[in-house]
Amino acid sequence: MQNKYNAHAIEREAQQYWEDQRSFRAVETPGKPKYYCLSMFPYPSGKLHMGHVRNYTIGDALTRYHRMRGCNVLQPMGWDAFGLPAENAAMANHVPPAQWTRDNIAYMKKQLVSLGFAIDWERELATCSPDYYRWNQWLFLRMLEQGLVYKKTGTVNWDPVDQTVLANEQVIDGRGWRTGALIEKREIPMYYMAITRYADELLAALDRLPGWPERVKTMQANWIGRSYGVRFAFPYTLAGSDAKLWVFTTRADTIMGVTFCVVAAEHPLATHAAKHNAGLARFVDECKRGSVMEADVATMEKKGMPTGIFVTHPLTGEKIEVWVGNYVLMGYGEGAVMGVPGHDERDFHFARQHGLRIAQVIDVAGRPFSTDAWQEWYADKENGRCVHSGKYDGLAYAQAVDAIAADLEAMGLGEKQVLWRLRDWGISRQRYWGTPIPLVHCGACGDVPVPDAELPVVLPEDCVPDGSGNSLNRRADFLNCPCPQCGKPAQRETDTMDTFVDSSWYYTRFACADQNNAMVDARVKYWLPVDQYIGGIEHAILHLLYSRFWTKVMRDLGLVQLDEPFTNLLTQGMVLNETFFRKPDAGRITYYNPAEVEIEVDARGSRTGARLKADGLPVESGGIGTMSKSKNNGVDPQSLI
Ligand code: ANZ
Ligand code: ZN
Repeated sequence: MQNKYNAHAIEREAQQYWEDQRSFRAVETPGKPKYYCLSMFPYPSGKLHMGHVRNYTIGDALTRYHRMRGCNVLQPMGWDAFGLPAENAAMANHVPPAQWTRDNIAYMKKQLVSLGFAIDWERELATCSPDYYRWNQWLFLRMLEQGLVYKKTGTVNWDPVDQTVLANEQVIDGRGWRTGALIEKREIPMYYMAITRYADELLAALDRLPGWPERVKTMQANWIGRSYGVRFAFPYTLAGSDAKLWVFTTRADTIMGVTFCVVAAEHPLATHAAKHNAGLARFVDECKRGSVMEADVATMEKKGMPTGIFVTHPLTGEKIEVWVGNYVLMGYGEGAVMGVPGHDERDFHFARQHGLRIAQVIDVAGRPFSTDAWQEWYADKENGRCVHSGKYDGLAYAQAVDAIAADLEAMGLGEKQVLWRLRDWGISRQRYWGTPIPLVHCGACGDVPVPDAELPVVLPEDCVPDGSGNSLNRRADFLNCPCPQCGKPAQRETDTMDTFVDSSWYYTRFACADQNNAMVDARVKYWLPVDQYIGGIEHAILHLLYSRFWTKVMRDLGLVQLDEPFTNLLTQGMVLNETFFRKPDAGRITYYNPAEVEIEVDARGSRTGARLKADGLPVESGGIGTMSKSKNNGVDPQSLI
C-alpha cells in the first residue's frame, strides 16, 4: 500500500473505472428497494462555487450510503439552463445565450466529474434542449384545455428608453438598471397558471410532509396565506349617488376603533379624488411607481394623503375620512382597509405620522395603553377583550367577530370571508431565452394552440439579445407561420415561459430522460417520489410550491400517481469564510480575499492581527460571513480539485 494518498493518480484511476463499469447507472429492478437522491440542479453560471460543492457532497454521501445498503440508487444531474443571466452575458460579450450556456455546462460538468460524484450521467438533461422543453409546451397545452392556463392582463415594468419589459430585479429605485429611465407600469396580456385552484390542497398537504423542515412548511403556509376575516362596507354618498367602500379585515373585533380608512393608489376612490386635486394626483402617481413587494411594504415609510371624501361607519354612523396610503395593496382583499391605529401596527404609525386619532378598543388585563409608542400587546388576539365598544364590550376575539359579522350581515353590509394570499402564477416573460409558449395568433381564429404533432416549437439558438426587447419579435422566420386552424398567415406568440416552469418537473423527467414519445413513462412510478431532496433555503417558497403544484396537475391529468414530489427535504446551510477589509476615512470599503491575507499569531497561537501579503500593511477582520462575491471571500473549488 502507498503511504501517501496520491489524489491525482488514485482519483483518475477510480473515476476511469467507474466510467468504464458504468458504476452509477441507475436501473429499475422490480421488487428491489429504490432510493432517489436529488440535489437541486444548478444554473450553469460559469463555474461551480462552494455552495454547489457542499450541496452535491451531501447528496453524494447519502447516495453511496444507500447503495451500500443494497438499494437501487438514482442520483441524476442536469442544468437549469434558461434565464436572464445568459441574456446579460450575451449583451456584454456578444455571444448567443445558447452558446454561452452550453460552454458553461461543458466546463461545470467537467468540474463535477472530477469531484468524483456518483452521478448517473446517462440521464443528464438541460432545460434549454428542445427534447426537454417540448414537454413544458405539451403540458401547457393540456392545462390550457383544462382551463388551468388562461390569459388576462397583468402589470409589467416598462423601460421607455430600451422599449422593453424588465424583471423586478432589473428595476432599481424605480429606474431601469441599464438606462436609468423612470420605469412605467404597463398592462399587457399574459398567461397564468391557476395555482390558486390548488391552494386548499397545497396548504392541507403540508401536514402530511413529516420529512420537511418546519421552517419551510411555515414559509409555504404563509405564502399561501389563508386568512379568515370579514368583508364589509362603509356606505357613502358621492355626487348625489350612494356607494359603498368595501374593506377586508381579520380583526372585525376592533371595528369600534376605526378612526380613518385607507385605500390603495389604484383604488377607484383614489382615482376619483385625484381628478380634482393636483397634489393628490402627484402622490397617487408616486405610489403607483413605488414597490409593491410585500416585504418592502412592511418596513417602508407609511406615506399618505387625505382624499376629502368621507364614508359612514356602518355600526356607529360616525363620519370617517378616506386616505390614500402607500401601504395598502390593490391586489389584496378589497384594496382598502379600515384604519384601526390602536391595534394595527401599520395603522398606528400612519396615524402618528399624520396626526390622526388613536383609540383603544381592546384591553389585555388592564395594561396601560399609550398612544406614544406601539406595544406588541395592542395586537394580541388571544388575550384581548373588547372595550369602548358599546354592546360588544367584554367579548373575546372569536365572539366579537361572530357578533359583529352577524350585525353587519343583517344590515346587508358584510359577511365572513376566507381570503387567500396566493395568486395565480403569471408565467409569461417578454424575453428570448426561455421555452416558447406554443400558441399562434391568427387574425381570423384568435389564439390557436400549436398541434401536438408540431411540438416542440423550437427556439432559434443564434439570437444575440441587445437589451432592446425580445429578440424573437425581430425574427421573421420564427414569428411568421400559417395558422394551424385556417392556414392563413399568422404569427407565433413570442413570450417565453418563466424558468420556474422548467424546474417544476425536472425531477420527474430524470426517471425517463431518454423517453422521446411521452413526457413520462412507467419508470416514473418506480423512482418517484424523490426520497431525499437537497438544496438551498432560497427555494423554500416558489420552486417547491410550483413543483408541488405541477405534481398535482400531472396527477390529475393521469400522468403520475403521486400527491407530493419530495418525501424528505434538506435545506443545506450557507458556506462561510472569514472576511477581511480596509475602510479608508473617505472612500469605499475594500474586501480582501482570505488567501491574500497573512494571519499573525503570538507565541501561544492566538491571533494578534492580519496583514495583506501584497503590501504588508494591516487589514481589519470582519469575522465570519457567508461566502460571497460581494465580500470577496470565495474559495474557488477548482483550486481544491
Ligand atoms: C383592521 C385591523 C386591525 C387589521 C387590527 C389588522 C389588525 P392578512 O392577515 O394578511 O390577511 N389589509 C386588508 N387588506 C389590505 C390591503 N389590500 N393592503 C394592505 N393591508 C390590508 O391581513 C389582513 C389585514 O391586513 C386586515 O385586517 C387589514 O388590516 C389589512 F388590529 O383590518 B386589518
Ligand atoms: Zn386562423
